[in-house]
Amino acid sequence: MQAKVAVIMGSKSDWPTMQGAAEIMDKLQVAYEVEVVSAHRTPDRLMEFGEQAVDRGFEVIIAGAGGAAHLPGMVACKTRLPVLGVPVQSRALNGMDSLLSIVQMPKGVAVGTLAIGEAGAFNAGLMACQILANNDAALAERLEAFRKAQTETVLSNPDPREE
Ligand code: RP5
Repeated sequence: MQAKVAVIMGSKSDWPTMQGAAEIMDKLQVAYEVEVVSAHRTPDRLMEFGEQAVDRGFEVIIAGAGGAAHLPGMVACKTRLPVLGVPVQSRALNGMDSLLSIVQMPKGVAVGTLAIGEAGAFNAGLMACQILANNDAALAERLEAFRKAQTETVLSNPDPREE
């Protein structure tokens, strides 16, 4: 199946966080590719990735990075595809550095910024599915079912003292 989502990250050390995006896309049966593309350590590869992303058939890019997290913004400079940025929780500043690096884009180049850490990665995967579902009725149905099950899980056991 043609992968419509690219999940890129600045380092292999980001994968424990970024696998949350993969988890929800696996659940919703959306094909994706995963690659390390570092804005600082492999800048030429980053430029090439951004330039080729449309031709490779991707429709959404999820980009996770930590610290001086330039990856989402720089890849957004090189492609018209929507970029969802995930601030990875850094050790030194708990991800606040990552968040501010990703969210403060200059007017005219857009990055959709998610929450710091695992919730952000999962939600980036979820949002990629929601974008693709606009043109995929079967995926839209799977998304509706996911949301319904999530709601039912809460409603069926609302007592916080119970597991
Ligand atoms: C960033 O630096 C990566 O996205 C990662 O979050 C952080 C640390 O990378 P490593 O030193 O663990 O490879 O570029």
